[in-house]
Formats: sequence, C-alpha cells, structure tokens
Amino acid sequence: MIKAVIFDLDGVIVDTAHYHYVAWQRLAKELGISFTEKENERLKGVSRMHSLEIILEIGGVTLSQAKKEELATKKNSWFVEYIEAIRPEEIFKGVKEMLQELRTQGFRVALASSSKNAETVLRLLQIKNMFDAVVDGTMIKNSKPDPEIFLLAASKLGVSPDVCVVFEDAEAGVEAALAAGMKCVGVGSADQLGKAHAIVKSTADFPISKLNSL
Ligand code: B16
Ligand code: MG
Repeated sequence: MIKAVIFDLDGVIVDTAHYHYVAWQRLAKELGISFTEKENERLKGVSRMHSLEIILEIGGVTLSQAKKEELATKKNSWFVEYIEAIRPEEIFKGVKEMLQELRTQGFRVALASSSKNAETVLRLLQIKNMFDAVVDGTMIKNSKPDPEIFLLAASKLGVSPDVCVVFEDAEAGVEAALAAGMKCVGVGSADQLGKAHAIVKSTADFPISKLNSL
C-alpha cells in the first residue's frame, strides 16, 4: 500500500532543467567545449561538481580542484540570475492540483532535489508549504544515482522505502529511486527512463488512482 509520494524538482515540477542547460552551455562555450542537448541528459539529477566534471570529460580537459570550484561557482551565479525571474505560473500544468489532491487523499508528500538552489525555487514558486518534507543538495553527501536523497526523504516522512513512489525526469534519479527500493514514475522519454515502473510525458499525466498498481 503506497503511503508517500516523493517529487524531484527540476524537470518534474518546473523546467529549471532548461536554465541549468543554458548556464552550462555558456560555461562550455567559454572553455571551447562543444556540449549538446543530448549530452546534457547526463547532467540531469547529478550534483553541480559532478556535472562540471562530465563537461570537462566531454571536452578532454583536466583542471585543478581550485579552478573547478571557481567554474562551478561561476555557472551557479548565472543559474541563480536566470531563475530569479521564475513565477508561480511556471509550475507544470496540473502539478499544484496533484500535490493538493495527494494530501487530501492522505498521502505524505516530499520533495527530493539534488539542487542546492531548491529552497529558492520553492520560494519563488510559492509551494514550499505543500510538502511534508524537503530534502535538497545541501543535506546529502552522495547525489543521485546514490539512493541517499530518497532514503532521507522517506525517513523524514516517517515511512519505509517500499511504500514510496518517486517522480523523476533523470536517468540518475530513476536509478537512485530503484536503488532505494522504491517505485518510480519516469517523467520524459523511454530512451532515458526505460527502467522506471511507468513513464509519462508530463508529471500530472499520471493518475493518483494508479499509484498502487505500479
Ligand atoms: P545546483 P533535481 C538537479 O536537480 C538538476 O537536475 C541537475 O541538473 C543539477 O546539476 C543539480 O540539481 C544540482 O543543482 O547546481 O542548483 O545545486 O533534478 O534533482 O531537482
Ligand atoms: Mg530532475
């Protein structure tokens, strides 16, 4: 019997994934590295530093830790600038109603985002009070595909992993949910998210009535 639903943020609730891509592409350009939208899929759900390392690997570039810290901070300052303009209307269609309905039906609801900017995004979207627990990139040691973030979310909700369903748009996130022993709904395309228990194009396309038949 499913008792809790855990949502990823970027790509599941709002399209901040696009702003991450634009900021990384700007940095890659500065470094003379060509970085495509397809390669960007590898960055979804993974930490800021790991994302930078993937881009450097694509470009065959090796840098010192200090330089990498500097570049990651630079990318983040651009990202923070881009997301300042986010408005509550940018929440994906039907998601706010879905969050409300889940709580009305007695499900516990959590947010689990690898982003260290998740608090800012929730504040701008004005939806922080719709979650019983929030876990973000500042609270974990190992980012997705490690299951740590989802296990922490379940523990904050006071439920065991096997009664949780995770909504994820990233391959690393689907792997993390499965490694945590949870059910997973992939939001996006079967090419990347084939391991999920179900796949939908958009988060709110998944009917709450089907949570128990995953
Ligand atoms: P930040 P999610 C993830 O958020 C993004 O998908 C990923 O692309 C990003 O690198 C990561 O957050 C870290 O973000 O630089 O803001 O700390 O999808 O787990 O909500
Ligand atoms: Mg995501």
